Amino acid sequence: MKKQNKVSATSPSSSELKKLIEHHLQFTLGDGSHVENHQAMWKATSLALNDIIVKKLEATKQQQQKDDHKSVNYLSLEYLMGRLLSNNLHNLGLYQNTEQALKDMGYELADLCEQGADLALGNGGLGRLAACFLDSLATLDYNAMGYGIHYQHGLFEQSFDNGRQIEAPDMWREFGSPWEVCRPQSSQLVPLYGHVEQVFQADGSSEMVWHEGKHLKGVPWDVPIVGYHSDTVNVLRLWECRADHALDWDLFNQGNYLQALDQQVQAETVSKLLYPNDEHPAGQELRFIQQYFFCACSIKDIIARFEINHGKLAELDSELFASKVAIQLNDTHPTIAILELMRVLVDEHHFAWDNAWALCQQVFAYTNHTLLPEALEKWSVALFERVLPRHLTILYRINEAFLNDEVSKQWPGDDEMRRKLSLIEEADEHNGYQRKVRMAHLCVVTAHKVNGVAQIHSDLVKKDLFPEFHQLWPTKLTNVTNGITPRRWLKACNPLLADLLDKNISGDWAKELTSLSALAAQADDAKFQQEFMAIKRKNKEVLTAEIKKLTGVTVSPDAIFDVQIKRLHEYKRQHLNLLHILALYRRLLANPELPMQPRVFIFGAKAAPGYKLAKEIIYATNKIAEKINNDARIQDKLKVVFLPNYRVSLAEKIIPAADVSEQISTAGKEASGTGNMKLALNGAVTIGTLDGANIEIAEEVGDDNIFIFGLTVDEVKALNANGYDSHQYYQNNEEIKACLDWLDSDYFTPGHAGELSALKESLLAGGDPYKVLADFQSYSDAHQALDLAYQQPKKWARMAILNTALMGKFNSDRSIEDYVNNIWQLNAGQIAK
Ligand code: 26Q
Repeated sequence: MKKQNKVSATSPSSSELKKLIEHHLQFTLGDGSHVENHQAMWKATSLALNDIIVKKLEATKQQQQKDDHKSVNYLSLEYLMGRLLSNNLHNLGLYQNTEQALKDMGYELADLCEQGADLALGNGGLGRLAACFLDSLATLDYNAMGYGIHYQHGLFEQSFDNGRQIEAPDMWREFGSPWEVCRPQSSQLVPLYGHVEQVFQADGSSEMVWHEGKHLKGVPWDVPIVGYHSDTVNVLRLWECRADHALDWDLFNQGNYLQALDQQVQAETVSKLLYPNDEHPAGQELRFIQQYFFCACSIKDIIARFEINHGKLAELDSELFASKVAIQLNDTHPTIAILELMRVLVDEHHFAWDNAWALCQQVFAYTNHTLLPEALEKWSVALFERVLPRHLTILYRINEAFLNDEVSKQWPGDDEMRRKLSLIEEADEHNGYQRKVRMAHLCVVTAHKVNGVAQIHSDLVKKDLFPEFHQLWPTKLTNVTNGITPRRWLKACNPLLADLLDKNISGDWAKELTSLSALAAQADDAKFQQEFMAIKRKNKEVLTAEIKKLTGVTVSPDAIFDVQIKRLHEYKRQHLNLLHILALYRRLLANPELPMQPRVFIFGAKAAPGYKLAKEIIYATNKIAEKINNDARIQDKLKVVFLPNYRVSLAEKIIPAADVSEQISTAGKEASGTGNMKLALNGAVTIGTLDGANIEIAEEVGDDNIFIFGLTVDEVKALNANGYDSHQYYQNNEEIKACLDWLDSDYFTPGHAGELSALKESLLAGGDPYKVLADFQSYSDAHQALDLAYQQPKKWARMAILNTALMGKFNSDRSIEDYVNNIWQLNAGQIAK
């Protein structure tokens, strides 16, 4: 059954769309000619669409104000939105009409959708999750607002120079950005620096007065978020930092022209760039100010929006406010929002401390995305004191109450427990003799709910990360398994498969993803298998051409496309994949007739610019790829390509063409993963460890349809407890030894022996912290089983189909409903037509 997209009565026809586009070509862009100019046509089409969207946005706003339902405010320092044209068209149900309109003008819509920069205002999983959640919130008609930073430069652009990563600034707005609307009337002023004075009243009471040192101005840019086949258009509000001109005028007038300009430049640095070091926080002052600037603007804006309907926020309105506002903290990056709300309530709205605190506890919830100790944010007390002196006094008071009223009651006389749970880490040799604020502790103490992002991760948050907090508040810690939006990650990026699903599934699978389970009945059907695999083959042909374009390497679509795409991190173990590639290469050199299905290993990953070993892994992969790809002896049985500048729009090309999904993190390290869900949904079979959401994927698809290998979380713990010695694996496994020793030679870097030795070193002298060598054999065995399975086309087709069929659980709509029911307590609105 081919479903008709829901196009409401007011939806424009193709000829109306054509007129709108022509209007923008002529009057906005000043280019009425229909000369071949994809860039102009993309912009005109986007602007035309944006007109429609902004109208719906206004209608949504009015309806939401009328309904006055509770809203959720998603605070995230990162949003990886990718490109918006194709998704907005799909979500509006206007793809076909626009396609027709453009055809009439001599253009292919699919070509235009390739224009325009990605909105890459994030690093990886956490930022993309935020983007998927916004899509689901609008689709499900919830009153939701995303808050973020309008970075001038998003995640850096990556290229390779002789195999080494080169970073260039991302210039996403260089050719204009048709989707955002500036709202200067909603700007906010943000104080910082200065000092705090304790002022005593006649009655002996005292209050803290902050003498603010400096101000920044936050100017919001609104990006509309279009719900899929819903009438809701929500807003992602991104703050840009500018100087406060009201203050600058004084300087101008005093003749300090240069100083005034300098202040402007300084202010603009605050939203200048996205920090690229994900899960490797570095304690720079500018990042701290970014976080605070963002939190202060957002908190003020949330209150301003509340006041539109309810008048000035007063202490009497505490319950009302808490019944209208939920604030979700996407990791600890926006933690200062807690202190800022306390400050605004107590200092500016004159709430009693206890009431303000109770309100904060009702409003905030926190999502944890990592267990890696080095990724847990801590900011030095000295920095806090200098930049946010008033916030620090608030933090101290929260800490005192927490330690005295909660910790000492639960564990009387236990000073060790007070030290362990305190919001302040005392100075010792581990932290460079600095006192530090533990941001995660502040989140857990404040939030009414704290969630992990996959079941095993949430279990580990309870058991290993915050066991004492779990004991204190047994219902606070919970799980919400991540999800992905099937609109972007199937409907828009894989149109051939989407068509096949339309024909075989009743109802709208892009909303009700669990309806795909009906495909399971056809998993062994020869005709359906043939159709499904023909689509995979076509997608592989398209990717083959893209690989040629991006790397110059020729690959065959008959080979297995084996994909590892994610940020580069030791815990994600791209180097385990690489070590296995070396082993395969070596086996092939020893026996060119080795019966194995030809394989193309496809990598996509950016390394944080300061993460040396990650960059060495990229270099090693590129060098090994160069050698293998040009070695005639192995008869094209093995190819390795590292696609440059991995980002959302490249993921959309790779994922539909993947046969194998590499999800090979050390057990216990990957909180969830979401690429694993995207790949499986598009019919790739996972080879993975029992980590993060892989475990739940395995539960859904069944053990026969996934290749699980490696140590479990408990086995990794036992290995650590007994003293892990990677040298043993090196000595006892001839293949491991040979492959690692290979890295010391100049085989892959002629004339430059030792260039790849850092990798070997990290696995031996470096102690192999992520157990690469311990998992190698099991990984290699799993790959052998996978190779055998692929050699049986019917068996493989069945596995691939079942993966697509059984991903229903991982719809981000389900994640959002979990948050709504267990954390936010929202009502869905219906937008008046
Ligand atoms: C913090 C302070 C200073 C600079 C940078 C940072 C920083 C930035 C980004 C710290 C961490 C991140 C990103 C973390 C992240 O992406 N985590 C991933 O979140 C996904 C969504 O829940 C999970 O699926 C992944 O498992 C998890 O790694």
